[in-house]
Amino acid sequence: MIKPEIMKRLEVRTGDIAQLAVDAIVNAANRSLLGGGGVDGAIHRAAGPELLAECRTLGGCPTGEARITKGYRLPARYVIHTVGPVYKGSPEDPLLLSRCYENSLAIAADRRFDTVAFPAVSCGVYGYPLEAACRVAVETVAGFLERNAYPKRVIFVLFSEDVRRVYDDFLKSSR
Ligand code: AR6
Repeated sequence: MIKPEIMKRLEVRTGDIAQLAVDAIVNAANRSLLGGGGVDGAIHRAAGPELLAECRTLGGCPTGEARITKGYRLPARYVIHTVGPVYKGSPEDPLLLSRCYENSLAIAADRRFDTVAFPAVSCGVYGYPLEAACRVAVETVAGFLERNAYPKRVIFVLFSEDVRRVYDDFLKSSR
């Protein structure tokens, strides 16, 4: 169950996360942090080559951790890059996925960001089953928001109505 005051700080939307004007959008990156397909490709395309140049200075990122860069040509001020697990069906998967959300939110809290947007990390190329990933995402974010005043709001930005419905249904069942 998620408390009503925490629910108020959560939002679900459909769309392209690269077009969102918020303090930070989260990127579902890979360990190189040097770009790729999916949401990573969309963010790099919209941000311009300066984003890749800054990413090159970071020296990669282990699975479950997160790194921050500027947003460059994006409407978002910052990008928090996190590396989700490649789904294997092992007990480690939810722990690593939860750490992605937790570590991304810790950066946002540290910087007193008001609004952070997440895509469905690991749910594309990395093959994480959507319902299971949604549960980890929502429960981890809700737990973090209970313990922290920042970020004030978290937006889950889903690429299709089908995926959005999974989030909407899970949130409804958590009331
Ligand atoms: N806005 C919001 N969501 C999106 C967008 C977008 N513009 N584009 C795709 N999605 P994926 P992963 C959704 O594959 O599974 C990359 O090559 C997509 O429909 O982007 O964590 C990286 O470099 C799916 O629901 O990320 C890594 O190598 C979700 O975002 C690898 O893919 C995540 O799909 C990471 O794989």
